[in-house]
Amino acid sequence: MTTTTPPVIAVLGATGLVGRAIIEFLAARKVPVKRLVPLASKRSVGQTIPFNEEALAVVEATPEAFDGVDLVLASAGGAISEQLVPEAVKRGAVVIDNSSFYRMYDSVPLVVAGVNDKALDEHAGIIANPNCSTAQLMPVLGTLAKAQGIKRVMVSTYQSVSGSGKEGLDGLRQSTADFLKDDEGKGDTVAPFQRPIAGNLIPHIDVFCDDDEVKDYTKEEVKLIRETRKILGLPHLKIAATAVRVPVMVGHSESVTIDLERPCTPAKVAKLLKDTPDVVVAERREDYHTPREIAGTDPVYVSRIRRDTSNPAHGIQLWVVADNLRIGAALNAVRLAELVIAKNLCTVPEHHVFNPKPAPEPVVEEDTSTETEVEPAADEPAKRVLSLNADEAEGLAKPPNLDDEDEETEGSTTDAPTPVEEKANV
Ligand code: 2RA
Repeated sequence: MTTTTPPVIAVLGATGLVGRAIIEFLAARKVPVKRLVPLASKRSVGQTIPFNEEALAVVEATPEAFDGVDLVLASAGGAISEQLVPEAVKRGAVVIDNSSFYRMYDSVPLVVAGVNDKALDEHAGIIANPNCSTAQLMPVLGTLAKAQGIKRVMVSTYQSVSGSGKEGLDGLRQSTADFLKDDEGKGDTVAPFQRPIAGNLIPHIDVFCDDDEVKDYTKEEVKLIRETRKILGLPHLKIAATAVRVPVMVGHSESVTIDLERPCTPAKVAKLLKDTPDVVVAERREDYHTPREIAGTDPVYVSRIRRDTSNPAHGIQLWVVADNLRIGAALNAVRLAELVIAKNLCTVPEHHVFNPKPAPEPVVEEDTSTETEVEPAADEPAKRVLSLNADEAEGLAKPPNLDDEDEETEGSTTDAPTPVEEKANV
């Protein structure tokens, strides 16, 4: 693709919640597109997707469907990405992937637009979009890491049911109806949740981990820890996370305690964050944000900024809320596409290859020092590892299995579901 020609863009998972939102953002933000190709499973063929006054026919997502495509925005779940993303890259398309599958690969930049854009320059064909609970925290931590240094982060999340896609939204509706009918106020457990979600909180998102290093964490918590380190370029950042599902439709909230390297005041933190693009800071303490109020908007909202009284010189506490369907999924994917186009990076490097082995990421670090060592800048690009191995070659040869298609996310719009969207996310 040349700088003057707009790219041919394919959206993989186009009938899913996030896929539809991606297409809406591409139109609303007037991203230059020569041709848009909505790709989905065979059973969605026959549907049309509105785009710029047109009704585009859904095309079956086969390897050949990527012929002639310059840029792919993929949101069809990890299993589909594992199979089809290499097919797209092999055919010369750059892929922005919303699944968790490639996020921790050394040679795959994991990027939040406006936070570590420079990492895009190093892409080898695949760019990963982080998990929603990670994404909304990055503008905040990125700014504080650059200005003050960060020593340690403790975060508890309050994640809305839309993080589980359409099934999560339906599950909360069903559970609430049951809860209101049930005299004892208990109600039944409704999929995809592990306990009744109405009138409740569930400290369990995604699967429990058994590996020694992350034993008894949930995968959602591990994603938050590892992705944060990678995006900020702080591989040894001390970070602890607890992820909790709450009976909220849209909007993830996070209670965050940050130990800064250099002493700082709440007023200075507020000023730094006010000057951060995409971040809105509450003017008064009573103006804290709640997910219901901010759902459907793009910024990351920060309020309740205060001194951590247990660590008064260096400790800050704050409350971060954002629409998980936007910055956490479709909006960030489209902003990454805009950057890739603007930076003229819409070409797979000639010797593209990606290393399928994620770098080991220690979750628990011993505190061996008390000094204030400054970590690399947040926008320092991740180290690129170039290697092609048999696993990758084998992966390229595997046929796609779209029957297993699922949606990684963080869904989006209010569009009617298809069977694809009804599956739980990864
Ligand atoms: C959730 N962050 O909220 C997850 C989606 N990947 O469930």
